[in-house]
Amino acid sequence: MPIITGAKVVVTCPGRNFVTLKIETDQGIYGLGDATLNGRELAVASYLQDHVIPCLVGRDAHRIEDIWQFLYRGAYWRRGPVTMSAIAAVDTALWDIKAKIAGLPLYQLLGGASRQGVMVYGHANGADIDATIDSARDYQQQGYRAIRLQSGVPGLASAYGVSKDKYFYEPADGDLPRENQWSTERYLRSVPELFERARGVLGNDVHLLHDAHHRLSPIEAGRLGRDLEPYRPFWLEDPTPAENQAGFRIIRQHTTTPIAVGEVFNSIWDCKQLIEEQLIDYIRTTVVHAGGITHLRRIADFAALHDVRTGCHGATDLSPVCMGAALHFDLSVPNFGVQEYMRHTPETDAVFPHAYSFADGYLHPGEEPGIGVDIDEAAAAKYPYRRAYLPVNRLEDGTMFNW
Ligand code: GCO
Ligand code: MG
Repeated sequence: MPIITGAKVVVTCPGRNFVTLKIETDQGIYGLGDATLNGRELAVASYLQDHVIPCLVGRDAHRIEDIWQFLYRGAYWRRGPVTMSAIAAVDTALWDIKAKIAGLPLYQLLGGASRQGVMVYGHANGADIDATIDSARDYQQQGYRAIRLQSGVPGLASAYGVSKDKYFYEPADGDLPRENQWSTERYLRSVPELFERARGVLGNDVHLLHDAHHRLSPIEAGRLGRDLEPYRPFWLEDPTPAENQAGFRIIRQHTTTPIAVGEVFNSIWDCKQLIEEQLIDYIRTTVVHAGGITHLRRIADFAALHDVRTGCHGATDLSPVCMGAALHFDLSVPNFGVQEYMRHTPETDAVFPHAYSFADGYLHPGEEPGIGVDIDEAAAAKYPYRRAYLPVNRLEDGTMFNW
């Protein structure tokens, strides 16, 4: 059995911060896990370094479930993004080790491929509707079968999801939180127009998605969903903050637009009611923030019982290590829906050489043993940590709002 001899946390900032756990064994084989929590990175790094790694040394790396339960139950303080990202990093690294020892790509250990590739959606965005549609056509020409549309809103100086750079959207852009401005009324007027025009130009053979980023009340979300129905959106994401899961009943009463939720969830308990009552259609939890491969499989199996499919979060603040692991999960899970894919910058790709690749709108995790993602520690060392915050949001009268 492979014994854990040590572990270390690598923090690097090739354009944005990433936290990576590397677990070493006495067999000379190591595993990697992503532990990045955007804007709160060092909290997870410390949780791992100061509290988790001392408990790992000397354990059998093959006992993934037991180590998961040890870290979850053994902390006494259950759940929460910091704890669950740390557990996820350990869990991912252990699956990486197990698959490397087996000499198989991870998806083979998860039951093998259920499909030929993982359909991904790209992020089209622009300052206005014309620019967003141009960007969407660009994605369509690159082969994407699913495209998220986010546009600037007339009258608002900034909008969620609209990047300065053509491909690399990075919201954590201030060494203190930047203030954005929000108006639900302006937003609710502009999104249906965006979708009407986009369907006209892009046709019916492409899936169109949209993220409301937790900014609507349930009844406002019901209205937006209903207004978008003629344009057949693949999903409306995070229409309303999901602390109050029962609030989604109101959305369901008003629209047949499919609903996707869960990128900020950490455990099955955060989405239990949403899934059980079939209040959502896609669950967006992913490897790093929801307790790793082990816990994500538990959520996906529970979701499958209720006709809910997966739609893993895949923004750039999830490192290539998370993306690689997510792709093995996506390829194998029976109730797969779609995978988000925001490309990483060339600097990030150089720090994390990886086997996954894109073709014809699909990603494939590759055939390397393990998760197929490595870390070049010398390259990582060139990019020290830089403090960076996500923005905050205020209404036009100055009231603090959801970002
Ligand atoms: C998405 C997300 C991201 C988040 C980001 C926060 O759907 O991709 O909403 O854009 O805002 O991951 O760190
Ligand atoms: Mg989102």
